[in-house]
Amino acid sequence: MRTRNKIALSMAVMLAATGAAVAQAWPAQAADCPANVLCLYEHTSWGGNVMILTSSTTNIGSWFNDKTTSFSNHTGMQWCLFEHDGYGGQKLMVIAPNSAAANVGDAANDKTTSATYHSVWC
Ligand SMILES: [Ca+2]
Repeated sequence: MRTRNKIALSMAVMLAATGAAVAQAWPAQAADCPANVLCLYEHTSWGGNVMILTSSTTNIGSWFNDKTTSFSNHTGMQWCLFEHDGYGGQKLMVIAPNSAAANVGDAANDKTTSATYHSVWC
């Protein structure tokens, strides 16, 4: 736990310094996401329904389509969120390994339909 907090904190500091993304040290709600998965949440601050992804997904399904507003990435992998199925449309967001955001921002809000994960930049 202590090590993870340290990693999350340095990640948040690094991202804040570069302005690359919005990330926070693990708040309690974000930490509820199980290990080794990406959790996508329906509402801000990790609220509402949760979609759990363990690998690249060509279509996250109609029940969660265009709903993602916050996320918690408990994997050591980078994820990319896309607007349409089959990784089509806009690349909405690049999610850093072991990061979380309470709000994906207006440009990406309620648009995600597919997601890929990578060991290198996507
Ligand atoms: Ca939403």
